[in-house]
Amino acid sequence: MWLGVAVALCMATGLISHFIQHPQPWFWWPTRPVWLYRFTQGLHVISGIAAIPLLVVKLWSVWPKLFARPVIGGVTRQLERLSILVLVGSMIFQLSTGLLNIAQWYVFGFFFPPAHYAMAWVAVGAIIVHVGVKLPVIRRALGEPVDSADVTGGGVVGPSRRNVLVGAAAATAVATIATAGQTVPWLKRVSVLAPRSGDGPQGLPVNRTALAAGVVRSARSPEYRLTVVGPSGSRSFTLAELQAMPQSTHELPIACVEGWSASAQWTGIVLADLISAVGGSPESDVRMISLEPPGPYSRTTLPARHARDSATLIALRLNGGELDLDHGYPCRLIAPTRPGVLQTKWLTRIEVVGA
Ligand code: HEM
Ligand SMILES: Nc1nc2c(c(=O)[nH]1)N[C@H]1C(S)=C(S)[C@@H](COP(=O)(O)O)O[C@H]1N2
Ligand SMILES: [Mo]
Repeated sequence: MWLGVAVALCMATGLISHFIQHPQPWFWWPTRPVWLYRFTQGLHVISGIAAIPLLVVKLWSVWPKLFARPVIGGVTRQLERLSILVLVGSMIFQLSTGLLNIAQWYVFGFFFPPAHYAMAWVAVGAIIVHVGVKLPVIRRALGEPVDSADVTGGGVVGPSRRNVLVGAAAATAVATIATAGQTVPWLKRVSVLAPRSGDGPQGLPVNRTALAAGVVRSARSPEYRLTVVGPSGSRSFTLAELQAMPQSTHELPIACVEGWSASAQWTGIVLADLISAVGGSPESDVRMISLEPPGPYSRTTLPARHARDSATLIALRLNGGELDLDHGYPCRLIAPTRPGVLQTKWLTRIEVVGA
């Protein structure tokens, strides 16, 4: 049951993350509370990690049945065994690729998000079929007291049901607490297995450094300009000109798709002010383009609802100091409730879409 709850949380939060990154006309994602994506994606990775010991215990508890004879049998039996194969295979795939991804150990040779997304539907479909087929067994088992020795009526072998449940709960708690600190600040000190400690310049982790992105020279160049393009034309700003504009400060989290997150104080120009300076309307989407050479992270389109929000900044400062080169100097996007991967660093061009 708890494995089912964990997978349901994974699917719901995973779909949210998917549709923020692949917007559909019917999908609505708010700008408040500012920590909403931090919460949903943190929950994704936390419930995903909790699912790992739960799946191990589940597999252990049915292990002999997976190899029961006859291996082939009639058509019904073949179908049932095939569905179990799909179920177990897709679950192991989801949990292992997810874990490897947050550990940034890209041993698999495919691009993670589309594979993990497709297999999510397979896994969830297989679970629904499986629960449907097993409903009578599930009902019966849930109706029994925990201490009843054996559901199938055979002899008692191995640990008691209660001990298995307590052991599973303890393993799940340890796995969760050991990793959740990358999302939950007060768990940071006990989260010994969290892939992200939170270390980095200005107290924030860095996914890709300026060196790795190939922007060290262009970001520091005296020729640097931020170009803003809208219906009434285009304007280019030097860093000094940007610094001379009215500034706002907001406390906003960076919430990476990989689950880690950290809150910080960002200071910069309200994006909506820049957009209105080039004649853009609050109904327009806005494209952000990085100095980084074209690639999956070098540009993003901000939906109008986020582009016009007063907390959406072109940040020049972080936690009271000038933005570190690795955090996006000279300037970067920071918007509420957006996945970290869409908070583009080292901006060079901002375009009102359709202008
Ligand atoms: C049965 C369990 C799981 C299901 C059903 C599931 C489902 C999903 C879905 C639907 C997405 C959205 C993919 C997209 O943006 O197209 C996603 C993203 C993600 N999942 Fe899972 N997931 C599961 C387990 C896990 C686990 C165990 C982890 C890590 C410990 C994990 C880590 C991630 C990460 C890092 C992303 C973000 C990918 C990106 O946007 O780059 N998932 N998941
Ligand atoms: N141009 C560019 N912007 C980027 C990235 C990148 O690789 N290139 N990485 C993104 C990701 S995945 C995250 S989580 C955040 C991290 O921001 P930080 O390095 O300031 O913590 O930046 C985002 N902005
Ligand atoms: Mo990220």
